[in-house]
Amino acid sequence: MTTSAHSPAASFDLTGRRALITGSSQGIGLALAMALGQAGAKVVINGRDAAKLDAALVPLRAAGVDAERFAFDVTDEASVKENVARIEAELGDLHILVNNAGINLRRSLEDFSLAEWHQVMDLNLTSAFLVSRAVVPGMIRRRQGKIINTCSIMSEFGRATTAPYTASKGALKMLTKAMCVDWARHNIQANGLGPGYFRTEMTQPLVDNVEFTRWLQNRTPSGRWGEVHELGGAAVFLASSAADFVNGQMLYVDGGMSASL
Ligand code: GCO
Repeated sequence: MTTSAHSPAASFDLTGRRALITGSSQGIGLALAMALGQAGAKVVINGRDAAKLDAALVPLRAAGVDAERFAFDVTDEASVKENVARIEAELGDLHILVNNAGINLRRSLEDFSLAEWHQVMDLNLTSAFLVSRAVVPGMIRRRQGKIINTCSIMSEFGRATTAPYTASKGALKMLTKAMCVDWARHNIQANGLGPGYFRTEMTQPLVDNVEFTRWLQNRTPSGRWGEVHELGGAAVFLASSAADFVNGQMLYVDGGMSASL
């Protein structure tokens, strides 16, 4: 198949680009790292637990992905600055940033402590600000950059017991649009990836709940949980030159959930 510079096939190729994916030692983050790597990107995975990151490197490298790991806390401003500088000094430029780190705590809103509120907001929202602010100067200098924020179906809908998470994901959707407005003039594209319900370590308690899974199957037009590899194509698209004129948008990968009552 011949591919010219603007052919759709060539435009999905990430060869020559390096991607940092935060919160990628497992779950959606690791799946996104695998997808970007298999599309040609060199990937840098991140988390707070070095041992979990070392374990995550095994499947990536077994799949032929050029992968490195940097263990640091994306909610710690000094650590973010230090480690982004180390990555760029030791490995090279960062062309793609996936702000994926996040947690979900579940209980009724009145039962959350202020500390738990801040814990969710710091990891799900503020980390995207801190890491993007550290990475974007290089993108501005090079006049090229891709930022993908892992939002959620909860960027649009609430569900009982998930108020801080829902608020953080709604805010992350709007931060994505704000990034677009501030940085598009530097040829930086910032978009949101909105997973529906996927089988991950974070959702395992829900997967194990027969009643919840029955609700989910009825609520989702596709009638099932998503599998994390099914997010890869959307991430590769948003990270690639195929999406150079896509900016400030949300791409939902949710089996049709956000299209239905
Ligand atoms: C929940 C789930 C959701 C999913 C995901 C959906 O408790 O409802 O954890 O929040 O994690 O965010 O996109």
